[in-house]
Amino acid sequence: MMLCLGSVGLVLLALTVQNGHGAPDSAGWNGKDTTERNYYTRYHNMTEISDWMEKMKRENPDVVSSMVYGQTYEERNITLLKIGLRSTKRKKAIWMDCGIHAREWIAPAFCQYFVKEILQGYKTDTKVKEMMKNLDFYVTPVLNVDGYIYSWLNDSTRLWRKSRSPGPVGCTCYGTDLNRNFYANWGTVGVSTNCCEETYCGTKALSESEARAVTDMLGKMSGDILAFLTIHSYSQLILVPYGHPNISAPNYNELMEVGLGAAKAIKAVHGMDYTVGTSPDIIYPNSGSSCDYARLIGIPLSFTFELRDQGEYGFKLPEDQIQPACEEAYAGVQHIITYAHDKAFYSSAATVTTTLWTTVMTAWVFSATFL
Ligand code: 0X9
Ligand code: ZN
Repeated sequence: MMLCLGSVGLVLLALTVQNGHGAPDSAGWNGKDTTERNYYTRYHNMTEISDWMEKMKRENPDVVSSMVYGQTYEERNITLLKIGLRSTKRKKAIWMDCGIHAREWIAPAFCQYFVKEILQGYKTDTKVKEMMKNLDFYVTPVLNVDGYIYSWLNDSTRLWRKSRSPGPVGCTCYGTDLNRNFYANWGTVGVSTNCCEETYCGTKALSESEARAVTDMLGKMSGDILAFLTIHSYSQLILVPYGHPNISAPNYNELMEVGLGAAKAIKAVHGMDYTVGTSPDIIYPNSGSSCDYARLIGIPLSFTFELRDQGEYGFKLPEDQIQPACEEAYAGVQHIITYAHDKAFYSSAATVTTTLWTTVMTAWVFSATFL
């Protein structure tokens, strides 16, 4: 009996010691193990996210593939995961990018969570499976790779926002705001031309290779993309185009209705309030954003998500909020994706059915009258 208690005590002691700072926890967690149940409740550095992308492909070879679609200023790859079930029919696409702003760490964490959820979901949820048959999801977990790596360097670089390209001749500062660098009313409102500022828009539209990479990719796919979702933090907002106060999207009413539906779905999860609107209406005017560019080239449903919180912790959202923040954002995103999917795959089918039915009825009335 004494010996038995002693063993339990030793085991407990060993677990306590292992839980010390920097050591694996009782489940052997070391921050890198994607099988660990806590993986999606932690922030991950770029090396870990790259390893995780490889693992997603390895574990789901029929559903997940990756594509390098550009290079950063510092010549790193910009990679997306393409997720979908094989189909003989032409598929539509959903675009999601995270981490265009380096310091918004909850965004890459959400992309990882989203991928995990849809990869589990298509096995258990008939709606997710249907969407995985009809749609391919193009998910870029970290768009601003150089900036993200820089934000992980030390405490003084943690709040870096921009790319890492050097400023023009005569300016010693680094970085362009990638969300001011797209060809969408570039340089007109809500930007700075001072390369030391956070909203520096670059020397010209698409001066940044990261913005060019997204533009080229969207150009190749735009006809197939039903929804463009770009994930940021913070403020708890769902922003619809446009950032310029003088122009409005042709389907503004639809965007608002779908956005409000997403905010309602979000609130149902943990009671969090998300505000929906254009950025001039609810935050500030801006130009050159990827979201505006996506809508300008004809992608009908284009949204910017600003995830938790409302300023208490801001960009340094504590890790214990990652899971609830992702759960609620997933509900919002799912609302938009479901709407986009059903509109494309049911209303057109419904139109065909209606047309057929009308033809049949017309023929019947015609024959009843004249024969
Ligand atoms: O200013 C930005 O780039 C975004 N906010 S953040 O705090 N994450 O930097 C908002 C951009 C929204 N713009 C449009 N949707 N047009
Ligand atoms: Zn942002």
